[in-house]
Amino acid sequence: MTAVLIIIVLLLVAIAIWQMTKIFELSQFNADDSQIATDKDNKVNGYLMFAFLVFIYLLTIFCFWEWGGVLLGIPASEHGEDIDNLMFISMVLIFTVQIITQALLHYFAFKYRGVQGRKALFYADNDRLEFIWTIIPVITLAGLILYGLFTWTSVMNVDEEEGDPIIIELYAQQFNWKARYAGNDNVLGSANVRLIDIDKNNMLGIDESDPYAEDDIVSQTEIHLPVGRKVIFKMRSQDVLHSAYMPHFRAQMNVVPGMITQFAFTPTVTTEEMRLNPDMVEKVQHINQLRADRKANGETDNIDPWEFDYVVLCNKICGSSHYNMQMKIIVETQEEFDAWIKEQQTFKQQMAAAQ
Ligand SMILES: [Cu+2]
Repeated sequence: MTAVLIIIVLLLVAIAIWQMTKIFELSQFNADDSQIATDKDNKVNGYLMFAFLVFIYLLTIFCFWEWGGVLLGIPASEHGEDIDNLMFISMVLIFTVQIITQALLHYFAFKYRGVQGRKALFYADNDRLEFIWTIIPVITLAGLILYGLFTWTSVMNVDEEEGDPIIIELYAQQFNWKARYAGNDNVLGSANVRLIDIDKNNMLGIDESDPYAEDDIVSQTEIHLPVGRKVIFKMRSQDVLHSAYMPHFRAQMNVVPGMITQFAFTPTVTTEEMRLNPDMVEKVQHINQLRADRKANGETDNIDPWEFDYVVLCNKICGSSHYNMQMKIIVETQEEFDAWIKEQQTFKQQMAAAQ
């Protein structure tokens, strides 16, 4: 209601200002009321074009300077390098073309500004020119698209027979993630949303009668991954559309109710190694500084120093707590991973304990 009243008041103020300027204009008897632009008007607008050009260039430089540090840093997966190269080449191309074309656009707007007595040249068409400015974008775009397609096909290698992958189910629900390891047999037992049993803490609806499910291991808080081993994520959603986004691994896949989607990658940098990466050290320091400042300003008193961890985030706006739908990922050595998985309860043990 307040918002509506504010809008009405603003509208009335705008109308009042408009009416007052009209009265002011009418009272100026001797002023030149011609609607035709003079040479001076055109010149001012021509120079304003240059000013705007300088403004957008400076804004671009400022943005890179100010926020360049929030870019992701080195990729932590094997295919991450390919994605970054594709991104880098596309960006270099886009920026080069935009810098040249914007300069030309604004320069010509100034050069051919209105001048009293100057007439525009009538120039119907030029086949050669049109051919050139059509064929160059066609070749460039076709090249980029083909390069992108080849990169995507090589990234989307979810072949279970290749490279001894570890199979993990990623289960999404409003608003958290759960992970299920396929166990010793590396085969996930079947599951169905109708089999969810809150009393037994069977939150993923795993089928108790399926022998493949017996050795499955459910992790509700974090995902552990051994470094250098391919992992295939098989994703299910319990409710709405989610998207598993693992930015440091350059991985993202929609999680769709009623079907299983997949994404595979090989982590190459352990959590410990990433924490020592100079870019990451700087980023962590910066964030902790911001937190300390907030604490000093009395904005909050509950801020612990932040330590870097990989995460899987949700990248589809899936509801009110979407912003906080995340789970920690820990990349570690094979020995550390083996030690962790040994400590976990299998699905069979979990069900026996719930009896
Ligand atoms: Cu979500």
